[in-house]
Amino acid sequence: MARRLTDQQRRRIAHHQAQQRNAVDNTARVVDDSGLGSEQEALVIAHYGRKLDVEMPGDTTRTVRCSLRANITQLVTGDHVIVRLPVEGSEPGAAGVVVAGCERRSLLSRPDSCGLLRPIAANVDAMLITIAPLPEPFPFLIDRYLVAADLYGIQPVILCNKTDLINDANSAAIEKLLHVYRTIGYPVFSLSSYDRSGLVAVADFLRDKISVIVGQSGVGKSSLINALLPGVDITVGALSTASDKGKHTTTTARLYHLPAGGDLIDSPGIREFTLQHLPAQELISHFVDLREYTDGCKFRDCSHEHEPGCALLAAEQEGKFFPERLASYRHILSNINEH
Ligand SMILES: Nc1nc2c(ncn2[C@@H]2O[C@H](COP(=O)(O)OP(=O)(O)OP(=O)(O)O)[C@@H](O)[C@H]2O)c(=O)[nH]1
Ligand SMILES: [Mg+2]
Ligand SMILES: [Zn+2]
Repeated sequence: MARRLTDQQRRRIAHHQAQQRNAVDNTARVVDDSGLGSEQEALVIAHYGRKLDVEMPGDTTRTVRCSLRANITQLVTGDHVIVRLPVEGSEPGAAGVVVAGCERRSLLSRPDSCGLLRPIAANVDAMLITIAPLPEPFPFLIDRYLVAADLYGIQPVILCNKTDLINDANSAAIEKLLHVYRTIGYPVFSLSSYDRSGLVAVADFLRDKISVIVGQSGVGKSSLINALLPGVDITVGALSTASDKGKHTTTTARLYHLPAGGDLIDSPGIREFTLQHLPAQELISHFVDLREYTDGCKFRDCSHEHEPGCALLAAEQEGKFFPERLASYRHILSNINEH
């Protein structure tokens, strides 16, 4: 799938990279450095505000808690950083210090409660959009993740979990849904964390990349991670015990190394992200199957609702794309416009 960056995205990325460089340049070096070793590269595997857990390359058996030096912009799970660790003989539990963040190849962000964009995971290659026969999938939710993946330059794939629950009553609906995404060109995997069918193909796809897992509460994200990572127990929550507010049972963003290769980041923050920060007029450009038609619209500011000469509506009449996708676009757009 070709990735098209809008000018605005390019500007945003350039701005961000400039900020990153400043963060490195401004690093204050006048701190008490006694008890700290020399600079080395590390990987952030979890972040808690201004504290990070890092791992040294080649040693996944040990994590070291580090604090951030002043003037360093927020770093997140998946970031590569330069650290100085406590030297041998330091008191047990002594923290290291992150002196710089390295350049990122991608950054997933989401607006916080004040509307400020906050980074949530760095250097992510793939987004695993997880669905299941139960809870019933909402196409607009899937499409919202697909838009975000396109926006952040991350390869999306659809994982249909709980195939053991597929029966005569739900198989037609699930097949129809998966057909839409397969036809558009997204990789689709069917699997069951329970009976482990389809798991090898997923593990194979995950090799050599960093992936994040997203999807509605209850689709089985934690169960899938448990199935891929025997021995690591991630809390699995029962659907029926979900409270209105705190349905999500997973609370911290963490990077897991997979035995077959590749890394997986699981974070509730990633799952719930919305598109409120996306300018409404940019939304259509992230629908990879619809965007090609809008160039033909007669009016530059066409809303694709009623205008004469709307190429998107004409393409819909000709059955050039799945009408469900246009319906999703309108649904997501109305959510953006509300804010
Ligand atoms: N039948 C069946 N049930 C599954 C499967 N995978 C997970 N479940 C069940 O689905 C429920 C939700 O699973 P979780 O792994 O907690 O779901 P989650 O996506 O991590 O949910 P949140 O952490 O709330 O976002 C649990 O009761 C699991 O036992 C599967 O492959 N088949
Ligand atoms: Mg979970
Ligand atoms: Zn139009």
